[in-house]
Amino acid sequence: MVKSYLIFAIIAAVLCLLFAQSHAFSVELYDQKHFKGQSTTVEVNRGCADVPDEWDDLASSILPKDCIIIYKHPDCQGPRVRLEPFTFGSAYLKEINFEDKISSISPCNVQSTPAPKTVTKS
Ligand SMILES: [Ca+2]
Repeated sequence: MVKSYLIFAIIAAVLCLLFAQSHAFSVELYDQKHFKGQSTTVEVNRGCADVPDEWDDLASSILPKDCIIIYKHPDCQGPRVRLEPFTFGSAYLKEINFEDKISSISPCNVQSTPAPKTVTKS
């Protein structure tokens, strides 16, 4: 009996670790297709993250460790595409019309709404 409790505790601990990891994940960006060339890591566990300035509109492939949404504009604005790990298009963003366009990234559960259009009177 004691042994089965121990095994259960170990399984529970492993599941906790996996769960914690899935909520703190990063995204690898590459300046060439098929995950080649220069790369950088963007942490997206705190919600919307702008890519570094030197990587703005540059990535040609992207390797998310969890479901993410990529955006054409900073602050998670503009046209967006949802990407699961190893989704079609992530190895070559040109195939989903997103090559050299990513400006920000968010996890799938933190999708931001488009900013309301401001009407300026002349
Ligand atoms: Ca952009």
